[in-house]
Amino acid sequence: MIEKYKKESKFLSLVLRHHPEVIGITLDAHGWAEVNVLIKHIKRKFPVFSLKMLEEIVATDNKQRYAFSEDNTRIRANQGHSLAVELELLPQIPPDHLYHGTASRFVESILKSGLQKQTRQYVHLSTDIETATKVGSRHGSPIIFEVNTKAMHQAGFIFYLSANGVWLTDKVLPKYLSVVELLV
Ligand code: HQG
Repeated sequence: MIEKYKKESKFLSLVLRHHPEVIGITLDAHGWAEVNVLIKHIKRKFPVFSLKMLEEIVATDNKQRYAFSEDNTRIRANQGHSLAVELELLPQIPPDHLYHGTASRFVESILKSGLQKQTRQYVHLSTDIETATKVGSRHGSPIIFEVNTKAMHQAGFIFYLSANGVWLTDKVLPKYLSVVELLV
């Protein structure tokens, strides 16, 4: 994301994924907000906020976190919600392995009870170790789990792929997890 809009983009995440009520708006069942309404309400907190700024944030966000509807009248977050929104994603066959980055202090608990979605709608999985390492680093000293998604798929677990390339699933049992030994 463009550094100068970092604050605004983080706020957009808060509104579109977790708490639209902080600016007094609601999302529809599929997570969409009306662009005009959103801008009007964000302007109360960030008076310089504009459609141009919103378009720039959506276009340049480093994780492609947001998407406009086809007619550009609505906007939503592509993933990461804690709100119960229906993103209408279709089940997908995952690659044989995916990765989950977390903090070392969570490892014991994860090996005991598996990966849980915690406050979000899904457990988030990355296609590569590099991305998973960035995700894990947000929480502390990173540790990477390899997920045997092939075995999970064969066992009937469902996977979705968000519009911005994040793999989503309901939970990952400990038997499908192994710690990746990182070469440093
Ligand atoms: C951990 C960011 C203890 C889990 C990222 C994680 C991602 C457990 C934390 C997206 C556990 C939840 C999501 C268990 C899971 N015991 N800890 N049994 N099961 N955990 O932020 O995956 O930048 O909700 O390992 O890039 O870190 O916001 O999930 O550490 O795609 O767009 O509980 O958020 O994207 O943390 O991140 P989170 P996450 P954005």
